[in-house]
Amino acid sequence: MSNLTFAIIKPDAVKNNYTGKIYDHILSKKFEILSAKLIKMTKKQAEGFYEIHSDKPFFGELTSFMSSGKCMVLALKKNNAVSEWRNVIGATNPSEADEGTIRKLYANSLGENAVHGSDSDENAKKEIAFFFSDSELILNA
Ligand code: IDP
Ligand code: MG
Repeated sequence: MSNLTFAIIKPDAVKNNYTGKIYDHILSKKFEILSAKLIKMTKKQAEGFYEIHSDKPFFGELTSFMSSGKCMVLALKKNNAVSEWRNVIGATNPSEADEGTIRKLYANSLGENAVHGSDSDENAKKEIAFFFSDSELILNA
């Protein structure tokens, strides 16, 4: 079981000025931030990142949204990071997310749902490598 996961504060949350609140939430749940940066994805980058969903009907909408504005990408560390972070963010659809989860607190729709979280250790590794070089990950501080 890996202790790393990958998170994105999505363009809706950045636009709505929830970045600070979500940072606080991450730290209050005792995740260590190994790396973080503000980026704006190109449509091609978003298509590469979400390749796993390329056959879904919402792929165009999703990749347009994810390349529509700034987002914050983060590598997070905690024991059992993938499932711990999925618990903290809540269900994909904010209307089904538990009280107190990030999506319940800061998201308004299924498509624009404030945050991303990896769904497996394998994908967490791939997703971190998609956005961060080894030298950007502060592993021993
Ligand atoms: P997840 O982000 O909770 O892992 P996934 O099923 O992997 O959810 O979907 C990836 C992202 O695609 C979601 O976070 C959401 O932004 C978007 N998405 C998922 N289902 C739909 C949909 O039915 N309509 C529009 N966007 C969707
Ligand atoms: Mg997913």
